[in-house]
Amino acid sequence: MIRVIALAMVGLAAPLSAQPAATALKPTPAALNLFERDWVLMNWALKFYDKDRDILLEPAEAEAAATEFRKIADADGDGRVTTYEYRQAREFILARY
Ligand SMILES: [Ca+2]
Ligand SMILES: [Ca+2]
Repeated sequence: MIRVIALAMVGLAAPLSAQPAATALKPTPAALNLFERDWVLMNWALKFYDKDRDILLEPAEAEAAATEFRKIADADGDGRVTTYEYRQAREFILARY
């Protein structure tokens, strides 16, 4: 359940990005939380989005990876990632990458 909550936060992060105060107060961006909570997603994110190859996922890199993950996961394209879609996407990533 914790993962789903984290993902929901990521989903909300994009439309809320116009409000800098909300994100500025967070020590760790929601996008980064998503990957820190799930090693499958972290490995995937590092493989494709660690642009400076320091084996660390900086907030900007996490944002890019989270955006791509949402694209992969949101199978019905309604802009939200359900628990089921999250699991499907995780399995897809685990099997393919
Ligand atoms: Ca990096
Ligand atoms: Ca969806």
